[in-house]
Amino acid sequence: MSQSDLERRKSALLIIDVQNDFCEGGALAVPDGSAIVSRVNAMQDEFSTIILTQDWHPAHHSSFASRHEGKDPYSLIRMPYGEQVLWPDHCVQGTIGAAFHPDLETKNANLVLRKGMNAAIDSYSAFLENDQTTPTGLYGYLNTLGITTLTLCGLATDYCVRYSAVDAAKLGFEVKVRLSACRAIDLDGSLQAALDDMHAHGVIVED
Ligand code: VGL
Ligand code: ZN
Repeated sequence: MSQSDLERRKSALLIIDVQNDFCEGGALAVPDGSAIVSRVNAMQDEFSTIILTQDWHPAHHSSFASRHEGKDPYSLIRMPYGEQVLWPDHCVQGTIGAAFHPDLETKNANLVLRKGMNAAIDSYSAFLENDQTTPTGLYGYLNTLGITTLTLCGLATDYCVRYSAVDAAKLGFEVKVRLSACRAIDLDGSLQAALDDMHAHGVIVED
């Protein structure tokens, strides 16, 4: 096996939450979200292992502002596991909003990992829920395949991409984030905070 075959075998592309609700017209639209789709599709040629994540909430998820009397979307609340942003209802299981963007290439995906299914705990990261302890199983999957390097792209840079990248780095993966194939929500400086956090954990942020 050549060096480049070996590199390819040890690498995976992790495509975060390229779903209708995070694109223009969706319930939690990320500005310019759909602009990444063609880039994300093109990137897939570089990888032999491709994982898609899908935010997949039950209808009355505790991260929805609608579940909290008098609370507006994008405000903060304290949950038993820490601070949580309250979101508009989004990515409800089985709805069109939760479906992948219609132009996203999905046929090459080895794994579709759903997250945020526990009504009591939000899950930004593809590895651990927001309580920082409940695993999704992705670590075991990647380990079993001998994958050591991850490239991330998708939505949103400052939430699900950020927390997935940082958890991956903490778990010992070599992690890159392809920023040109990501878009951010950018609430109160959350994009800068995300870039700082990723840098601090040794994530390579590339264009
Ligand atoms: C996300 C907020 C709530 C994301 C998911 O995919 O970044 N953000 N749920
Ligand atoms: Zn969500």
